[in-house]
Amino acid sequence: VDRKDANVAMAHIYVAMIALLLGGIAGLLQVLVRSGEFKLPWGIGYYQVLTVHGVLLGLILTTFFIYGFQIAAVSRTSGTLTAKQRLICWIGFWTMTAGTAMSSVMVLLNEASVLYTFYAPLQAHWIFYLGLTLVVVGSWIGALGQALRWMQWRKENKGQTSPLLSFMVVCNNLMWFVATIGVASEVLFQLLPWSLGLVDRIDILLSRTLFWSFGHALVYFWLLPAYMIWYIVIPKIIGGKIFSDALSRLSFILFVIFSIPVGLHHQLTEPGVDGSWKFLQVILTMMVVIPSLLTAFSLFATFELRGRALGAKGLFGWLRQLPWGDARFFVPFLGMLVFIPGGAGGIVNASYQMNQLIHNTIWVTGHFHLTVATTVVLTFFGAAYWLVPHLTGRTFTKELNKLGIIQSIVWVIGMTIMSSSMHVAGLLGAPRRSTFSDYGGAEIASTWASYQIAQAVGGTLLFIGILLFLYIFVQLCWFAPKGQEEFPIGEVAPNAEKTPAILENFKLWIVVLVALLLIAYSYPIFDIIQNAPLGSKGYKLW
Ligand code: HAS
Repeated sequence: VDRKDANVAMAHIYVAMIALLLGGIAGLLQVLVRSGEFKLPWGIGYYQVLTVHGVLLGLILTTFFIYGFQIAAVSRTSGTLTAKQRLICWIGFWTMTAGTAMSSVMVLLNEASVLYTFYAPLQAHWIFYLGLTLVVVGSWIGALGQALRWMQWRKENKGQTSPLLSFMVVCNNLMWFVATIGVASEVLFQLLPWSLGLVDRIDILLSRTLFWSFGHALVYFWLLPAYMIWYIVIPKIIGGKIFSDALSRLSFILFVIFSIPVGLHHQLTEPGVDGSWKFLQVILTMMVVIPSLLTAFSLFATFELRGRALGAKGLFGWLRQLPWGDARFFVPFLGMLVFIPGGAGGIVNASYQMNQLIHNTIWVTGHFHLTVATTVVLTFFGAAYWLVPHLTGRTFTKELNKLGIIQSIVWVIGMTIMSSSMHVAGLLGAPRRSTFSDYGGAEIASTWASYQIAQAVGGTLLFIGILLFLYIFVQLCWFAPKGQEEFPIGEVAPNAEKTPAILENFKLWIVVLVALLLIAYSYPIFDIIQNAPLGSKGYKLW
């Protein structure tokens, strides 16, 4: 990757790392408070800390790391950015950073303790909403810079299939752009005017529905860069080949069309939405599971083919041939492994009836600590071990490699303790997003106490994991020996079938996406607006 492109990518990654440190501290405070053994000092509020944790890790760490990675990925596979494209990426970066600073200051001042979902009727200072708007607008600008480079490649190489990694980046950005329209409308037309005092009331149900039309796609915006690494980088690291270019593209296109019209599965207990629409979106949710199953199949195939090429025998003999001592493989592999129970939990959540049991319990927190905080985060950590030295001109030494492996084991042990106890306590009815309480001596609350202590133990290990990772990161930026580290890009297996041109026909996929969105959302939103008892408190549109 060209030095100037590397600078833009690294600027994003630095912000992500600051978010990781501050968000991690907030996470530690979180589990300690919930254990009932610790009180927050200096009048700091529980929801203030929870908002810092969710916003910095869920929104800022992820978005900034993803953009750092994606800019480097486009530059590596489509070619160095032009000065104009790079400038667009810088403008996107500074817009997002200014927005992050505005929102963070408001949260720290306790003027925006509204959690990362910023649900009304919780209200934040208008500067918080404006800051988040800038983060979204900045991300659109950055996405444009990346997409322009891919478009230029297509123009210069007419009739050829575009580089797989750049294609995946464009899919992720397209999905992100369409998804953010919902949340941008919520903030611009509802939350901002309301927090500025221009309107007295807003329609809560509408705001939540707009939020979730974005919120579930958000989780795939986190996941897809991890899939890019699994599909393209991991085969190269293990010395194998990408199983199929066509299958990889197909799974990304399926994410583009099915990630957004599924938000109602977060609102299955919402009384104001008709059951038939929830049912439709549950079916669409099951459709979005399919590309993950394709991914699992493809990865198993890549691993097995490589193992057999090295002479492995028996049903699972190929497993032994994988490079277990290489952190660039081992750390993301742990992420894949954790995604098996994480994804299964997601299917439980999406199953209409079972959702009644787990909704708003700490089970859900357990689910997303497996998916985003382990599968995605460990893949990003594993990627940082080659990406950061590649961008800073240093090397990932044997000692750092060993530390990377230890770090990931600490992470998985901590997360196993924390997340399993969250899942079990959730099944016992423990609510999410609540500080320690014995609920007036209620008998059931006493059954949660030991799980909360276990969460504090697991959470403490995770915090140690963050410090270890940041130590490696600092080494890779400034202290590791100078040298060249590879940005690994796998080749497609020679006997894979040809990629059909239809997979690159974005016009077609956008039409399908818009049609699905209209089917899944137009009537429910019309119904919400139509049936809002205008005048009754909290349900008036404006
Ligand atoms: Fe989820 C709630 C349903 C995936 C994140 N989810 C959340 C929230 C977050 C989140 C943050 O339907 C909380 C939001 C909030 O604050 O309220 N989720 C799903 C479903 C999937 C799913 C169906 N979620 C994710 C991913 C996330 C994420 C990915 C982040 C990155 N989720 C829900 C639902 C709720 C929800 C409901 C709302 C609950 C409620 O009531 O509030 C699916 O996409 C999962 C499909 C995945 C699989 C796994 C495939 C496995 C693979 C690994 C292969 C391994 C290999 C290695 C090859 C089917 C690809 C193995 C090698 C060996 C040798 C063994």
